[in-house]
Amino acid sequence: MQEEKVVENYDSSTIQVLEGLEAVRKRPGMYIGTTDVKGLHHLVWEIVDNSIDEALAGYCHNIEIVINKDNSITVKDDGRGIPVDIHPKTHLSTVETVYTVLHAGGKFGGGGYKVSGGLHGVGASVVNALSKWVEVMVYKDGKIHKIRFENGGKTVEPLHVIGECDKNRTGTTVTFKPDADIFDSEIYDYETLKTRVRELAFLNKGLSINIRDDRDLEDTTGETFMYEGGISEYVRFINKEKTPIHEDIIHLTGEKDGVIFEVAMQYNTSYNSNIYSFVNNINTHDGGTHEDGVKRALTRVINSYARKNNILKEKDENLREDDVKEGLTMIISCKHPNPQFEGQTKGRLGNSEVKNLADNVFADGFENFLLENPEEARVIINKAILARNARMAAKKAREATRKSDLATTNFFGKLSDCKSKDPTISEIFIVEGDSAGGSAKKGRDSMTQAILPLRGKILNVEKARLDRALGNEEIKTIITAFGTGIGDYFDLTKLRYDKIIIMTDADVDGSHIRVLLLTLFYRFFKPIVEAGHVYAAQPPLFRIMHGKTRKYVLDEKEKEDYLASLPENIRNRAEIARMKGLGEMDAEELNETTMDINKRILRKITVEDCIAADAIFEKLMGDEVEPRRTFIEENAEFVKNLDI
Ligand code: 1YM
Repeated sequence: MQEEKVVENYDSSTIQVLEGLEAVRKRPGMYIGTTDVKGLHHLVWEIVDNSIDEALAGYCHNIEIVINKDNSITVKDDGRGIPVDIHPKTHLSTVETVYTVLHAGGKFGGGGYKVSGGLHGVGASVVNALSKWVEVMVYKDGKIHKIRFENGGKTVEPLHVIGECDKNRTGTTVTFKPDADIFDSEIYDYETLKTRVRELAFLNKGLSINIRDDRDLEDTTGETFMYEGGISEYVRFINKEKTPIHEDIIHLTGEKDGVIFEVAMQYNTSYNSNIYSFVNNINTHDGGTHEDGVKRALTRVINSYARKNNILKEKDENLREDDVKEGLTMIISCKHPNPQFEGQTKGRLGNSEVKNLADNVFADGFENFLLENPEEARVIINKAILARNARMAAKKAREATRKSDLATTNFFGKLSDCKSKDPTISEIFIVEGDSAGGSAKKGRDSMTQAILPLRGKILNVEKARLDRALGNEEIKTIITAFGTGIGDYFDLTKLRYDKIIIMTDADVDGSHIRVLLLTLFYRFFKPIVEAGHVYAAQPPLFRIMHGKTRKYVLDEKEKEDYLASLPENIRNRAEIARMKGLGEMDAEELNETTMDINKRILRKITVEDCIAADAIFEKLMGDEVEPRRTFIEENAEFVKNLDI
């Protein structure tokens, strides 16, 4: 990635020599990352960021975003309005300067500091460079000012007054139409914009953001997001489907040398943590000093409180970060005038001074919370202790699993391994039930294909910690078969198979098992999924026979398509059979339809599939049986396609 120019250092002479907008059009990727749909949406945030900065400066309270019929975007705010006076250095109006001089958006107007900013933080001129046309209206001093640019930022209507407005009305309205020559797609996605708008509203408390899709005639009001509680409400939103273990959301804030630090948290009964951190409204997905400071303080304060109150005894080991994070939902938000983003994807905050600020603010506030709420303190600490116990039990179980190897007779009874010991050509089919396992075993290529029949449904790991998971026979078998170990001992290079193929029926039960296996892999064997080793087999639903031809098709649609492709006389004589479950197929059929490398259809499972599925896991795997059953019944098709 190209070094960003240091905004503070430019002066009148450098402004003029800064690259023109033409440079942006030549290499758009350098300025907005990509020119796919992501880049297209990025333009919106560049404009919205200016409104958010105005909100952070205390002057803007309402933002409106509209997707217009022609897929142009309008962003409107009620801030002071971009200055319309002549800029002393460029001799253009300030608004024209902001829209035509690269990097001019920064600290231009002086006073106050800019804290928001997209991934690349390049501003309005880049949007102008990459647009077919842009119109800016400024409401200020009782007048409506307008300027228009076309074809990559050329001024076609210089700033002029087009009318009067109430003298108390101020604000900026910008409409732009992305240039179709630059972007792969011109179509905006409402849900994508809405999700980020909601996040921005959570991160900037009290700010109201309305979003509306005018491509849809029915919709005239759109949706408004405004959260007086800010990130506290974000935590409540995330915990909505979960069960909190204490009522109040803990919300702490602090400031030092212009750096604002804020954290909100609440524990729930789950075993996972959801910790999201932001700097200047940007998600720091790789954490950084703000996150490190909080985690350090969280672990320290819990241990010290637990010891002082004799919940942890002298002989007990300290609780670790992993223990105190269990079931934690937390949002960390830092506003920094000069953030240093680090790492490959710039997703990590590097500013070292933030660590102590975060630590201090969190430690003081959280300690007070524990002191003032002894009941909550006990519940939180007990959960961490249970997590620690589970961690230690899991360690023992893992060591035991590590010792037990393929020589275990019990294990050999289950796995029909392949003859080859070469992991690059070996595959393992995880099959539902003994009978399917039987035909699979007969129908396989025993040189390279191993069969592992699962007897019952495997344990739902969404609802179990590692220690219980490791006590489950089916899971133990899977771990041993894979050869990789688990947890601290996981080693991807020891994986004994190139492909792990989940082979289940195309019915609700089969779907359920597949979802359970996906949960297991996602939670405990993520690197295997990441490395692309996990697949789902696709058993066919119909067999179509005509003459000597036997054709298997996956679903109703494929069946219709195939029949339509046949000459009428053949079509009329074709025999169509609905396929039985895997367990009822004979070995030959199973081989031909689902296992033969040259004929079968596999779908690769990706981590993105798993992440998307994760939300569904929660619904599917929740504590209550009834909603779960209804969900599976109502979404059989969807659940079936979970492995997308
Ligand atoms: C829909 C987009 O751009 N709003 C906006 C931008 C600015 C101001 C107010 C503003 C900033 C300042 C002073 C300041 C900008 N001004 C500049 C610059 N909405 C949108 N609202 N007065 C007004 O920062 O001091 C850049 S953006 F540089 F001209 F000051």
